[in-house]
Amino acid sequence: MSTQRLFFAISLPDAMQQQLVRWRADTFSAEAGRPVAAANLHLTLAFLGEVTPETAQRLQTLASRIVQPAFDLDLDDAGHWPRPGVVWLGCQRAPRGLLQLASLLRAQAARHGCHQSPQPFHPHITLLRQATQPVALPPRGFHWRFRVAQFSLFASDFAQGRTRYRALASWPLQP
Ligand code: 2AM
Repeated sequence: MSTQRLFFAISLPDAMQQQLVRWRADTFSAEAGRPVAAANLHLTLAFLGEVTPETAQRLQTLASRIVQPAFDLDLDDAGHWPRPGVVWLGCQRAPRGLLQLASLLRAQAARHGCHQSPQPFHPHITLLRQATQPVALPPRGFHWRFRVAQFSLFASDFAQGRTRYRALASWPLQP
């Protein structure tokens, strides 16, 4: 079997996806960028890149052994990175559980040869892509909260001009 483009991430509850998509439509103009499909909204914990089936299997085994409590995630921050052309939603204060989980997964990925960006982890949900022009960001004051009770390994598939993310496996956090 050939390599797959993989990443560990947190997916959003369906209701949250729908709320965010409505808010995004009300908040950003159509010219601001290309909206990410509702089903593709996620928060990446560790990007693995192109991975062989053997490495993927090893990283899945390690992920299955992670014991960490569930945590609440507050989405109350937004920003624009003009260079990658990304408008994102994030948190003003990342919960410790999120940082611990990401740091563990990123360390395991690095030990298995998956290059990790030297830039500090900045948890975010990409809302718009191809946003290379200045974008008017909403004033602070918006706020959603959801409980993160699991994390998943996703494959990124590109077909017929579209990227789709497919959950390959999920692991619970402790209640
Ligand atoms: P992005 O949304 O900020 O582009 C699937 O591509 C996921 O992996 C996306 O969340 C994407 O982040 C992230 N990603 C892609 N390439 C990456 C890289 N080199 N380093 C870190 N994350 C990356």
